[in-house]
Amino acid sequence: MDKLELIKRNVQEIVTEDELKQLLETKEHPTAYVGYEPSGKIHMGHVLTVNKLLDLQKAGFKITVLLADVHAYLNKKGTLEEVREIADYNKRCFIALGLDEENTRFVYGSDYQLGQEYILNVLKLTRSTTLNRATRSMDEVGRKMDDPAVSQMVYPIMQAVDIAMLGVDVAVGGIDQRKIHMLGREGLPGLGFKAPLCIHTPILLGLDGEKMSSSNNNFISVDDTEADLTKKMKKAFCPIGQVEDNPVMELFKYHICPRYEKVVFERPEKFGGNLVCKGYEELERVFASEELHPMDLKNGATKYMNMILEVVRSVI
Ligand code: TYR
Repeated sequence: MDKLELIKRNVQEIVTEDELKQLLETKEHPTAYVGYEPSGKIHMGHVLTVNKLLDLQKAGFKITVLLADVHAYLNKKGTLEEVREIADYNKRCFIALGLDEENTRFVYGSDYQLGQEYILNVLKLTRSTTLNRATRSMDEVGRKMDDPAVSQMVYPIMQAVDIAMLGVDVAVGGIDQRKIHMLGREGLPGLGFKAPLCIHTPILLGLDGEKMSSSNNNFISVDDTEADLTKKMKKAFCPIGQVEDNPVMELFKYHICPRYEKVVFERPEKFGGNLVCKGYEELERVFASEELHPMDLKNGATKYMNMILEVVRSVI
């Protein structure tokens, strides 16, 4: 797979692809980052952006991971001390997922976001950003946005300034980060910085086919035990023959197939014997034609997800 293909795999949007091509042509080691609000549960949605960082690393990028403790604080996720502690746990998870410390720069927001230069840039960007725009950019990121706090207006401005101050060429994130990234693309040149490229990954469905939410616990976390995983997969939404909006198929598309050349579904002889798929496209055809039963698909997903998480569990 060539570099561009690897970077584009399983991505929802690149802003813009032309700029990316140009970057690859002019820089041997471009830089990219993802920022994460510290979270008690690192789930397969987080892992999707980690996968993309690993792809970028393979393509020669230098990677920064921002442990955005101040952002989590501004978004009312806990005290600064609490979120900082969770950030340490998250860092261990990311390392376990393959972002080894030798090749990845880990930065805590609180380590640089309180400095003079940073703050001055934030203040400058507040002047050229309307309240309306700041609010809208938080639609899919902010907590309780029906009654936003001023801190949640500072949040997207800081995120944009992060891109400049971390000195990265590319900002990576879920598509829910899109409006904040666009604010950065438009606002940063006015402060004398270049406009960043953006790579957006899709947002995965919860296992019940609804939006992921911690109150529903409808997702797989990297620290789930084998028993947790088996239980969650049994209940997963997985209609026969339905490829779209099927969370189990999504696990294959985004997590399993990129890691394994072929997947093997073990079935008793009387149900057709073992079935082998080489790659996601083949699996999609087989499942759509109803040759593979949802039960067998789920058992397969459980087996492979367990293999993926085993490695992580053993280190965190
Ligand atoms: N907005 C991101 C989230 O929703 C967190 C983040 C914070 C990302 C600061 C980047 C950044 O620079 O989790």
